[in-house]
This record gives sequence, structure tokens and C-alpha cells, in this order.
Amino acid sequence: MDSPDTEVYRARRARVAQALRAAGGGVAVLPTAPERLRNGDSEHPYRHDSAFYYLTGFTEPEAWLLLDDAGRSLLLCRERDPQREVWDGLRLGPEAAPAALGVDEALPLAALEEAVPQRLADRAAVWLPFGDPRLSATVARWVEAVRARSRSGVAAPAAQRDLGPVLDELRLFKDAREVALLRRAGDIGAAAHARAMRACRPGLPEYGLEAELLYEFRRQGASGPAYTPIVAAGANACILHYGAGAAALGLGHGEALLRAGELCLVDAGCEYGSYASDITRTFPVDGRFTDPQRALYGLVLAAQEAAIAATRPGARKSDAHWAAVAVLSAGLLDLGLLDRDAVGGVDDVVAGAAYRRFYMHGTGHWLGLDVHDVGEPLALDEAPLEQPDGLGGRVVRRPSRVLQPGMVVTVEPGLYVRPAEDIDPRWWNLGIRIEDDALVTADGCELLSRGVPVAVDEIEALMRG
Ligand SMILES: [Mn+2]
Repeated sequence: MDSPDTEVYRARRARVAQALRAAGGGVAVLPTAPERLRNGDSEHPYRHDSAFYYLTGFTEPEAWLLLDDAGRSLLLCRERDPQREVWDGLRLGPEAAPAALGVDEALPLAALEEAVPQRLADRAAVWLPFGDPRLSATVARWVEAVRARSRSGVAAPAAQRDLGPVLDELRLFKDAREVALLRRAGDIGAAAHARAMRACRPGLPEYGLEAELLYEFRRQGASGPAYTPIVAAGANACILHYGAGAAALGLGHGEALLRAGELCLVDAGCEYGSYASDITRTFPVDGRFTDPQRALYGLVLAAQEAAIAATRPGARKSDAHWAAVAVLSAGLLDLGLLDRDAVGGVDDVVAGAAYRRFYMHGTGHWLGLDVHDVGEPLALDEAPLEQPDGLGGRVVRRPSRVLQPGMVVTVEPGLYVRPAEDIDPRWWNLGIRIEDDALVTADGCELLSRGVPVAVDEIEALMRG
């Protein structure tokens, strides 16, 4: 009797098999992620491949899944090795894998070179995720190995086909189990942000808040951050990927001090049960928004509210972005950050993309096993049409995808004002982003990350307490 967990993965494999059958059949070949050296002989913490995990629930390195269009699955994994297990931890081993994972068959990794060509014989196609040259070369070699046996009457797959879009499409729609994990990741991520806000005070280094985030993630059972956290004080908030390798001038990453009167931007989410949260909050270091900070923050929040309202079934994915852009553009004109005489009205600002000086990224991305999760963002079944390219021009391309229940997107507008002669100094170095995670529901969306305040008054109350 399989555990319900095993049944989830079995059902997902059955859906892949069904998709292969519908597209002419064949065998899918999917490896998990490689282990990677960090430096010397020490490795980065191991993280399994998301698609591999989605179909197996298996988290060990050095594993392959073969899945044919009849739904038969074969796992190749490391053998038990008492000597190695003393050093590296327990291994499931091929003997225990069928019962533990619900796969039909399991073999030791050593059988890979023999087993795969065997399973590719007389198959219409081999399916593999495209875009990885090493994998493509390996699979091509296996196909050649089948071809070499053609005199014995065996036919090699005539086609290599991309497994990526098949898996991406399934992963785009989250099932109940995935929603539960995303909700927990959102709750833990939000609690960590609240902890960072409470711990914030002038004089702390950025890494002081990063430590609070990491502590709360781990304390609540997340495996760690889902991506490199950004804790950006003052002007650093205008560096979009501050923290991911970008450092403040003359300082190591995260070493700038939090100063009274400045804002702090925190973009951090955790990984729980392999699922990510992705949350951004921006708050005053001394717990009290100044008037310019409050005005600009209020504008970003209004843009986020408009984008959230546009995140519902039937709307297109890009509707949230354009809703945010419309609000931001109007506000930038009202606050005088954009000069009406120079750029015209709201429609001109949107069409000419003058807002891009202060808002240069998109408003959301899919979220799931990966923080920037997989899934086709365009409606591939619709004809291309002329539309804004987001850079001030027009472009002919397929429209953005229509949202459906079960999809999960982030909603993350922002504004970033760098010092410039034509900008009133009161706005200088304000970098603000507000990001929440939204599950598209039957009649709108549910925010999974609102366990941390977002309203000005509530942030100030939390930081006072
Ligand atoms: Mn994000």
C-alpha cells in the first residue's frame, strides 16, 4: 500500500505519460541536479532538481528517472554503501526505492549506460529537457548506442523532443498539497520579515537583519532562504539585486549600517518542503516614515493594490503589471517626479515608458518549487498582436497568458529614485518595493504572505511594539 505522498508523485507521472502519448509517444529521461563544488573539495549545499522532485519526491543526488508513455517508471539511484553512508548520510538504494517512492522499478546508478539505451530501443522519441548541452550530448550518445544495434533489428528513436514545456505546464497549476506548502512557506517568510522589522534599529548593519531572517526561517523548519536575501539600507535599496553579488561601494555585501531617517528594503523568502516564498517589505529604519517616504510608499502600495485586484481568473498575467504601471505613472506626475511639461499626461507616460526611470522591472513572476518558477507566460494558442513592448515602443507578439485558479504569482511593484539634478533631493535614494505571493482562486486571488504588515500604520505600530 502506497502512502498518499507516493500517490501524488505517481499521479503526476501518469499525467506526463498521458502528455507523451498525446504527442506521439516515447520515453522521458530526466536527471536530478548535479552536486556542485563551492571551493576546494567542499560542496554547495545540495538541492535536488525541481522537476525531478516534482515527479519522484526523491531528494538524493545522482539519480535518473525514465518514464515511458505507458506510465512505467524506472529510477536509477545510488546503491547502499555502508562506508560512504558513515560520511555522507543514508541512501535509499534501489532495493527500497519502489516501495518508498512508488516507482515501478529501480536500478543502481551503475546500470545507467546499459539500461537507458535498452529502454530507448523501438521508441518513437526520447524526451528530455532542452537547454542543457551536457544532457543533450549524453542522450545523443545513448541514441547512437541504440542505432549501433540496428542490424539486430532494433530501431533508435527518430526524434529528440523537449520535455521542458510538458513539465512546466503541469507545474504551473498547483495542487492542494503544493498550495499547503506554499502557504506555510509564505507564513514562515512573513514571520521572518516581522522579526526583522522588530529587530531593526539605527546602527545595526544590514547583516544584522539578514541574521534575523535566517534564524526565523530555520527556527520554523524551512530548509533556508529560497534565494539570496536582500537587506538594503538607504541608497542600496536602489540596487535591484543588492546582496546577490552586488556590494555597496567600499564595503562587503550587507555591511552598510542602517541609519535613522532612511528606509530599509528587505526582499527575502524561505524554502519550505522545497517550495518558495518571495516577499519584500520596505520600512523606516527608525520606525517612523518621513513625509516623502510616506508619499512614495503610499504610491507603491496603491500600485500593488491595483495589481492585486487585476490578479484574478480571466485576467491576463500582464494585466497586473499594467495596472501597477498606470497607478505609478499617475502618482509620479502628481508628486512631481515626472514633469508634465516634459512627458505629458498619464497615457503618454505609460505609452512612452517614462516611468521606467523609476520602475524598471516587471510586476510579477510565477512562484512554486523555484522562486522564479517555470511556466509559459504567453498565450501560445492565441495569434500575435501589436502591443506595448514595455520600453516605450510597440511589438507584435502573442498576448500574455490568461490567469486560471491554481496559478501562483508574485505581485511586486516598486519605485527607485537615484540622485539627479532634475529630481527634488527629498526623493533621493528612496528605494521601495512591496511584494506578496498570490494564489489565483475561483474569484480573485488569495495572498499567502500577509502575515507581515504592509500598511504604513501597521508597520509603524509593529516597530514601536
Ligand atoms: Mn519576486
